[in-house]
Amino acid sequence: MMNNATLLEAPASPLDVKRIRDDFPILRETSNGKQIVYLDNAASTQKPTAVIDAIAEHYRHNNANVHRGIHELSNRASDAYDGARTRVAKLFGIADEAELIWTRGTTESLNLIAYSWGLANLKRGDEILLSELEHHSNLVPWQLVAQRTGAKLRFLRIDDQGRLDLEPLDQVLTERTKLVSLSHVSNALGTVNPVKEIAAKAHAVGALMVVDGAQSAPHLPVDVPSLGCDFYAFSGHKMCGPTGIGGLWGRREVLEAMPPFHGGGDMIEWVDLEQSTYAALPHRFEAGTPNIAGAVGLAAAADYLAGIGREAILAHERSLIAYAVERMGEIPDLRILGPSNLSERSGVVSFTLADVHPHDLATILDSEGVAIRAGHHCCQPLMKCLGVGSTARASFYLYNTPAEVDALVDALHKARGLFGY
Ligand code: 7TS
Repeated sequence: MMNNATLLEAPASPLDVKRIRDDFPILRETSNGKQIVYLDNAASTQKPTAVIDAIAEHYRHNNANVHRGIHELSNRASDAYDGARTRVAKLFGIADEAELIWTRGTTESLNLIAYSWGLANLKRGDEILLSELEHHSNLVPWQLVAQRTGAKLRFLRIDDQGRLDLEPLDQVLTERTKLVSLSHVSNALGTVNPVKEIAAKAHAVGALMVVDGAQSAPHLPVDVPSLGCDFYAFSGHKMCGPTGIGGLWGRREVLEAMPPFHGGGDMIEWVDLEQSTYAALPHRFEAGTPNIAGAVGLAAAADYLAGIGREAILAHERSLIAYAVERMGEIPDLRILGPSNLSERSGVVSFTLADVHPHDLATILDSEGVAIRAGHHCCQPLMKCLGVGSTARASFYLYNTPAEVDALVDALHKARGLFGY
């Protein structure tokens, strides 16, 4: 259970949330006749006008295919697309933007590593180290690649607060370990993992380190090079950007040694009927017409987040989580899962209420206009470890307010009453 005393020391929010909310038109929508309270940000975030307009402007004024046409519109589209990479790289402190590959999102980024690097480098006897906390997209690709290569999967366990148990790390990491792949922040519990320390240990045994940044890219002021990892995967739609675009950062020497993932247009240097040579980074991993408008929208999101200030966003979320935990602590039979120390968690409060099924809880909350997620959160092995089938999850972002926490708590009290507690 959470310790409220430590959490109450969280700083007040530095954000002008009222002004920020004006940037998000969807927040003016109603849901079931009530003002919408959107607390499902770990699944996907809402989009500011700056992002919506950037996409619309692109299609209105600059739309054409990229890197092909010798015509004005194609040049404009290419400039917008290439410029987007520069802006997103800047947000994450990536100096060499050729190391940033556009993908459809975290899932595709992790599959790219698994199929390209994994199939080329793994063999029977090798080990891949994962953890019980992982999202299915950081488990299933490795299972598939392990089945094909004979490599073995090993797992870091979690403690009773949903933190990685790092005690056995020095024993688990051996010269057989070829790759460690961990989430930076757990989507189900909000646990922030010490990926930098783990990366240093992985490198000490010659293994590569992959960071699933789906939940850290939106919420922490991530500077990718300072994480000390070899790959960092993220999704645009979880950081105010559009769906269908995300990225994979990889260290140049590692990416350059990897075979292509998908073959097709744009990723080649020269093609003959029997064989081809491949384009330089990042294009060798970007086959086919890319998500041009998606990249433009994601760049607008990166600029928007940088303009607000990611340290300020983090401080805002911390104060909101502290308030949510304090208020939710008032509800009898409500159990909050995850680390009790505020500095070890980010934007998510996962909980159960007595023996009410989280889906039923979410349905009642929805009727009050409060949107949360309920289920296994694509973390079935984690749920098994926690001894629950599923949880209810409220997840926050820069536009959420203490008043919305109050609405959540009121709806939870109502649900409790309806279920006869
Ligand atoms: N890794 C983590 C830690 C995630 O939270 C998610 C999505 C993914 C990978 C996959 O990202 P995608 O954009 O490729 O789908 N997590 C969630 C969630 O918590 N609820 O819906 C999606």
